[in-house]
Amino acid sequence: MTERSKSGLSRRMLLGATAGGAAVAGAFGGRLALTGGAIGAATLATGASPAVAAEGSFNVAPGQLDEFYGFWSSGQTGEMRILGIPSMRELMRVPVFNRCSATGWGQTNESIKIMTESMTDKTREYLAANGKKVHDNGDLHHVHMSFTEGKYDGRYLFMNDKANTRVARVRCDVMKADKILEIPNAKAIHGMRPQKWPRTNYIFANGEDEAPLVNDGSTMKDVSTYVNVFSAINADEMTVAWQVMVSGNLDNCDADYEGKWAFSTSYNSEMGMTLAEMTAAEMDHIVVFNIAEIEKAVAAGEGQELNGVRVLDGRKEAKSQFTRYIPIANNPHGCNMAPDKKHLCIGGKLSPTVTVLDVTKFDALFAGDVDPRSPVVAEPELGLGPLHTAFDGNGNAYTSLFLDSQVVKWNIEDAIRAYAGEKVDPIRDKVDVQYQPGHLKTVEGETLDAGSKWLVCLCKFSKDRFLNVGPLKPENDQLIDISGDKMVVVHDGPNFAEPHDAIAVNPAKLGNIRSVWDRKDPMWADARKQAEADGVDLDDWQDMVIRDKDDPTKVRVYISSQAPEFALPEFTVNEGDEVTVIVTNLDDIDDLTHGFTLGNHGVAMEVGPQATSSITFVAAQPGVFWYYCQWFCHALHMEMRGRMFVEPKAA
Ligand code: RUQ
Ligand code: CUA
Ligand code: CA
Repeated sequence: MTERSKSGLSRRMLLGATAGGAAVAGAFGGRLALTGGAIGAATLATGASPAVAAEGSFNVAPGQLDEFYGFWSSGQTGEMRILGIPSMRELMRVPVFNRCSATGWGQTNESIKIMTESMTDKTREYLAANGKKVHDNGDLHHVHMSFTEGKYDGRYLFMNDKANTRVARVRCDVMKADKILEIPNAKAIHGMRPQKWPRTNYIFANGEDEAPLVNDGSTMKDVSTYVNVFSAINADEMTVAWQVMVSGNLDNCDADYEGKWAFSTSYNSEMGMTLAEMTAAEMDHIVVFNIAEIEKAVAAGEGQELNGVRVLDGRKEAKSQFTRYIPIANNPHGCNMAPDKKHLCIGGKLSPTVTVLDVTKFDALFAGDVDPRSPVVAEPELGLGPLHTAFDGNGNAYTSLFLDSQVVKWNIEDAIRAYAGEKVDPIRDKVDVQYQPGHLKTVEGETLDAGSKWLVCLCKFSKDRFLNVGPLKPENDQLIDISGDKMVVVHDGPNFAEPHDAIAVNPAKLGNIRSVWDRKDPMWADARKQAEADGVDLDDWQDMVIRDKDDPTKVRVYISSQAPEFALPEFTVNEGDEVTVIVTNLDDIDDLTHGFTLGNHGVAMEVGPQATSSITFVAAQPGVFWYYCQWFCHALHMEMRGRMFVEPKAA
């Protein structure tokens, strides 16, 4: 039995009790033992006055556009979301790891190809055994944009799936996923960051869960056989470039501005399997990865090849040049590189501190026998439960305090001076947030273009902030004006399960977003190839029903669409046929999306302007079935429909 079930603690109480017990002064214990109702009261009791923002600063009038794009994760919903900042209006949902009823993601042939082509054989077999092609869920924690020389370049967005150990890429020109890669050997991809310098050649991805490297049941309970795996993904190819085994587990990660290092936090240096074991040690660590040394070893064929990936041993006992381990107070979490190119900030979580490391001192760690803590240049005590840190362009950092339900603004240089013994207080301001913040982000704050106008703070609990919608409440993404000396919360943004992280991007970086698809887009290259083989011109008005020459149970139905009409008002197939419907939207106007929904078949998809989409199903029931366009496209949109006749099998 675990500690938790023995004591009957709720999740929320447990968070408080653990922190109180582990590293934080007992005087805070009462406040930390947060029950559901106590959060609001405790926060209000701090007495920070709710200042009011300058009128109009965050209001975006009808018809006006937002200043910035926000790209949000959605946690266990598995999609990416686009919000406007500062209005916090939700602009779009982009399905990635999830199934989507509206767009047919996970059902169209184009999306199934993306979801399955980089899947491991093991997963393919597992899914087949369960009558499925793709996983139905994902847990998307972190969204980050590709970089060129330390700045967002508007090419791609990358995101992780902790639930099924995947990393996906979204094309910024059309805001659709084009690659979904399952990472072999690792388990539960959590922290994930693009390389910042010289460009995003790699995506670094942390495996959070420990397991035997060859996980085939031959060893299971012998924890000494468990490892954790750090992966570098080739961002252009979306293949795994290399992996490094580490000691302890891996939580969050980031990369530097010289292209030399990647670094990850570990909350389980203990390699514990229970909560008590995972919090037992005084210190955990961060791992520093030496990219040049790793690349050299990979080129020389060192390590082992496993499931098509070169795996190096970077564990402590291997004493390699691939890794260094820097002790950090128990159970650190956030890992954020400052835009000053020098300072890495590690959130203490169970310790009320943020540890600041000077990454220019990492060379010395690899060169010789120096104190592993020698890169630590500051460790300001900021408040309870520091998780993540964001940066403005003026040398200030903003750290979320989960247990205090606050954001603390502090100055990095002052923290360094205080650590060196000077009498300076690095803390500039604190503001109450509602409630329990996790990630927080300034505009382009993880890049060299860090801005200092807005801070988005993603709160894990909304509690009493909105009308009650039942036991499951939304989260609360808050907007904070950081342009003045005092931080001011200016907006509550309820959000459904469960955005972990967000980035804000200047629209100038996204000049390549299209309104209409390119007819030659690679997304439907397979459909185009098949059409050519079938003698169908996909770019022309077509209405063709083609029975496969080699396999007569396969039928392809090519339908053009132009508002408010499908080229085919009816088609006929036989009971038991495998039918592929290929719809091309020949409208080339902004915002003119058609769709194809087939009644009582669970078949539905989006077809954007100038796009082709296809979907395959078995016509298993004889009879008449209507199909219709499910995206409102015209005054006669309701009339945009047709019939599929399924001839019964001869008795
Ligand atoms: S983690 S609340 Cu999944 Cu980004 Cu820190
Ligand atoms: Cu086409 Cu609605
Ligand atoms: Ca620990």
